[in-house]
Amino acid sequence: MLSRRNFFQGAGALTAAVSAAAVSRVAMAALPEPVMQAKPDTMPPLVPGTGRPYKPVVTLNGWTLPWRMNQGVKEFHLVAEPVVRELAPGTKAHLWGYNGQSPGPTIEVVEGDRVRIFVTNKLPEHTSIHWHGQRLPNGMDGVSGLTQKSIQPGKTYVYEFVARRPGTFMYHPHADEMTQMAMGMMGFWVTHPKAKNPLIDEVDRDFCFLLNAFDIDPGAATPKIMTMLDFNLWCWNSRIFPGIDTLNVRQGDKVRIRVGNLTMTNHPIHLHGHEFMVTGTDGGPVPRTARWPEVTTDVAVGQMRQVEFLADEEGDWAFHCHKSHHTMNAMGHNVPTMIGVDHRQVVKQITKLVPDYMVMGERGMADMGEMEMPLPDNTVPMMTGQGPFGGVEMGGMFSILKVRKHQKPGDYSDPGWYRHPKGEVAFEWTGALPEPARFAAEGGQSMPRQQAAPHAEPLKVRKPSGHQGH
Ligand SMILES: [Cu+2]
Repeated sequence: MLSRRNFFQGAGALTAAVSAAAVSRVAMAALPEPVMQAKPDTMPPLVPGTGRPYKPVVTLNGWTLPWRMNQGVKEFHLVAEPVVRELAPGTKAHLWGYNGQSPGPTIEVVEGDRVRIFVTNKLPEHTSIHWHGQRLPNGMDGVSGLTQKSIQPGKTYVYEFVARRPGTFMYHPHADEMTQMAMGMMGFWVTHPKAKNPLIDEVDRDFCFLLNAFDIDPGAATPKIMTMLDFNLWCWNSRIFPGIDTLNVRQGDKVRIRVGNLTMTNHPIHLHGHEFMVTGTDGGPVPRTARWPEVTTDVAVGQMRQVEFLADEEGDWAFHCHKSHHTMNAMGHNVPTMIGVDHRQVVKQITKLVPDYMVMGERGMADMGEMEMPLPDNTVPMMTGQGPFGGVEMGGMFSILKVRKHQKPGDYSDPGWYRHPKGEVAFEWTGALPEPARFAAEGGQSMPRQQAAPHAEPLKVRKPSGHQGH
């Protein structure tokens, strides 16, 4: 674990003051030095060195913003700025974010804390920050035009309020939202309970991440901001599988995962091998009598969900959005369905003219995971990730919960692939295959049609290209 002091030392190389051109030195003298972090790794939990103690969260492929105590007030400094974010190894995106990253750093405070947040705007346009879900004075709510003047480029604004209720929150601009959120501006906020709360259990591991999405053409690096529904990169904290870190826990740990959705569609988040309880939303903890077990929880647009479970089954458990198009990366779209079409004769003809011609998907799309098709620079394959048994054929919103007997308490490092006990892996049947037994009478319960079909032609199903509205 990392103390705040160590964090500052460790982050020294990454720390950069805001340029004097943007903020005057006189103003800077009173501001806490902004801490920057550009690495996409999951940083260890930031154990509080000052203020009330709490058990910190771990932000998937992210970090927690250190603060300064100033006469009892927790002071943070967020810098809104253009950033370069590695979405996955080999793919970088030009986004907007905070303090070197998209999403911005997680802010962790304790119920009852007075919090002062300095926000410096280094974007080419005005911005503001809305503190989603918080109880606060109306003028601190961050809606530009409605509750405050927007923060012009080069200016610094101050927000100050008491974190009144414990829970899971997020922050994002409330100024030119469509552009700024499509560019990656958002962050997580956790308010820890100040004392034992009957509705908030203590857990051994507490993970959090935001769901976000981008539309970046293959080979390009900047999101298309006008896209409303047809995004092609589905991210957790601006990372796509296989770039999303695994959630590594010890067998028997009580685990909490907090998820917020700032995309334009809902995401049914699904965990294998365990049942969880939905213990909280952005509105607060769920009363115990109202909780029910799930293996998939839908996180709608603008919502947050907090789930908890006992990680008692050892193994590598898939953890992903259950919309199958959200576990694919760019280039998975606008491909006609080719299953069942035998192209071999046509391909022979075409390859005489175009030697590199390739057919996509005549036996399903799984070939896409392993194919050696030349991709434009800065583009990850559509389905990828190599597991111990071969290609995982996933992208986007996918990760793995790794439950291990020997994972040490507080150790978040990747334990490698699970070594399955002998006889506990699905295996190939090599005996004879019997003829299938069929029902003697099949169907017959449907109502007769009123009019006979003009021709008894088989139905031709063709998926529309350019599917819309996930
Ligand atoms: Cu999804």
